[in-house]
Amino acid sequence: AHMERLLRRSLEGGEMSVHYQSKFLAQASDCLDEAGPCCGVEALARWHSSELGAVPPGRFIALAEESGFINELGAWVLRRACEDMMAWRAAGLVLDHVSVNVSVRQLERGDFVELVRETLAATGLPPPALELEITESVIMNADNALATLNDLHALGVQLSIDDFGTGYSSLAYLRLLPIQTLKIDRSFVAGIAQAGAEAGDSAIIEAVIGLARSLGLNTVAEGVETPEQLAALQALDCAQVQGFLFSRPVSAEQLQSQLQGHS
Ligand code: G
Ligand code: G
Ligand code: NA
Ligand code: MN
Repeated sequence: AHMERLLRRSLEGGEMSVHYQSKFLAQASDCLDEAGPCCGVEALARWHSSELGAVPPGRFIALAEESGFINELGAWVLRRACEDMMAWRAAGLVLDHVSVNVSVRQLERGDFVELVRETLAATGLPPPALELEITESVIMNADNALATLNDLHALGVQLSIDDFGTGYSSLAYLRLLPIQTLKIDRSFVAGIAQAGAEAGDSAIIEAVIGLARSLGLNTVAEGVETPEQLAALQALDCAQVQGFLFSRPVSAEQLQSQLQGHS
């Protein structure tokens, strides 16, 4: 309860920030952790509490979801991500999109589509430059998920399914969703190309990539940590990669200098 009170004051106290983790073109990346061109960045909330220090996102996001604060926090992250993207574009950086994670409490709110529309209008960001990452289990469990995704798609934003492979969505349902990208869950990536690797994980990744190709979807493998995993993903023809091998989540300023250094 104490932590929840601190969390609720984190925004006005300036304790919350947004970090960004890049996604790269897999085929143009080198096994020696030389990343290829950056395709887009994912916004990730960070909380540095004056009283508790740095609180891991797994902790405060869960608390925000339980307490309902996720709506306020999510709106703030969305706004900040759109503003930062506008600033990078003004600085001449070439970046396809910024992705923002959306939780079930947000997606179920009747005014979520309106919030996205208003945030785009207020910041001037073109809709295709925003991607919303929605986990597979959220899509399967949220009330009215399909109708909301259709409204978001009509707005022109990009949609991706996060943590794909963990949520048992049926192929028939997947075909109905107005999405552009599948993000392969990092638990499968962790299981490939190493001592004691699970043959099953590689088979799952191959199946997901094949499925994505036949549905005309883009693929991103998350949690890529080793050159061997990258090589395996390249061999399976995965389109994009994201992970600590290439880049950890960094501040908006650090991201800008990273991108300027590489272009
Ligand atoms: O950022 P990682 O560093 O540890 O994040 C942990 C978890 O918190 C991940 O599941 C990530 O998707 C989630 N997360 C981080 N930032 C946000 C956010 O702004 N909104 C939502 N809904 N989840 C977030
Ligand atoms: O749930 P979501 O897929 O949004 O999770 C994003 C989380 O994954 C963030 O916490 C981020 O810090 C973490 N992450 C990003 N790259 C890697 C990686 O290479 N390895 C691991 N273990 N975690 C990663
Ligand atoms: Na995500
Ligand atoms: Mn994920």
